Amino acid sequence: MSLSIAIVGLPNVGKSTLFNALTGSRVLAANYPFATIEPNTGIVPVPDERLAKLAELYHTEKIVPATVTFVDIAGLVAGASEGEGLGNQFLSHIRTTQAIVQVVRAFEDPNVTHVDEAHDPAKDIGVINTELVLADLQTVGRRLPKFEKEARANPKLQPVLAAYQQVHKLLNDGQPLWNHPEINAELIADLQLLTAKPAIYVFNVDEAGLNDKTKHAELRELVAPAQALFICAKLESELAELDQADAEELLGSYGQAESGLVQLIHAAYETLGLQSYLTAGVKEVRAWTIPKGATAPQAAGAIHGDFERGFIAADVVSYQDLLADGSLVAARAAGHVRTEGKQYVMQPDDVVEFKFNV
Ligand SMILES: Nc1nc2c(ncn2[C@@H]2O[C@H](COP(=O)(O)OP(=O)(O)OP(=O)(O)O)[C@@H](O)[C@H]2O)c(=O)[nH]1
Ligand SMILES: [Mg+2]
Repeated sequence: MSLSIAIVGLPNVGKSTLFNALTGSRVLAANYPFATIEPNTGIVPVPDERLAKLAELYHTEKIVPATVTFVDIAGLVAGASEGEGLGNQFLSHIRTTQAIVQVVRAFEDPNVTHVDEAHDPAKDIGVINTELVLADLQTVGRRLPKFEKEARANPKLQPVLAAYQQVHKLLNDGQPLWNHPEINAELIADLQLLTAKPAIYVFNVDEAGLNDKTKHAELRELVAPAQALFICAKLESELAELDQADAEELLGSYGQAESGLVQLIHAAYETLGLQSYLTAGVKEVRAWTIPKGATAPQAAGAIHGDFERGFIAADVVSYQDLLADGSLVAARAAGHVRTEGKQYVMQPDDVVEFKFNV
């Protein structure tokens, strides 16, 4: 399971600047609306300092981090569902992502054009969310008439039809589908609706805005209960040019402990209820992404379906114990390696070896 995240927002708010900084890419980021036309996709390793430490312990050079895929698309404007700007067809490129990051301009810079006279975060968010709702409404509206016929012929589809009608009504009332826990996500999964995905807001602030707690509280209130992050895309792009030590120093000089990438990945894991576990050996050390609460067989399934089907047991040691003991042999001798069965619920710092039979 690899995490994928779509980046949406008005034109010229810094989406591509952020995308480039996050992914180390060099797609066009320019001071005019609709600089991005075709979607850009970038795959980023999830920073995880445990991997290098384990690699040292196992004398292996091969490190395979978990990854996040970011998709940067064109800017949306009011009326996009009716063809304004570049329209909304390009939203089809983000239907398969798991979460949506909305970039909202919150920096002051008279030199950078805003598509309206001025930027107003509340209004800008409203425009984007309305367009996402309208795009979803088009999707459901297209599917619904055909599905009503199918459901008449096949009564088993009735619960799905009811769910389609439920979301159609909400969207018709102008409501995004997030924050509606009454919706059965499984029943509408086939529609791949954008507002059914968890949303995270990135306020693109200027350097001074990084530590402006009053401004943060105001902006956070606009989007609660969704997560709000305050990132300076321009600073992120400067960080991307530096080695780790210099980047940390620059971040520190702005009072920041974590880069935007790290914050965003944490927020996405949190919002989507994900965690990672580790496997380690002389061949490679590797991080795997699983849902929180996953059992040992489900975690094994992240590696290969056969591992889940043929699951026998898991040898589990916590990363901290393994590191302190210095080797798996020493960890075993110290009684830190546990053999867990099918019911075991995976914990965040587990280093695991699965036993299975195919
Ligand atoms: N001052 C300042 N300028 C920024 C910041 N982030 C982006 N910009 C500038 O804003 C302009 C637009 O940035 P892009 O990243 O191309 O914006 P976009 O959202 O991808 O725009 P479209 O692809 O046209 O939708 C560029 O000139 C950037 O240099 C920031 O944090 N501060
Ligand atoms: Mg762009």
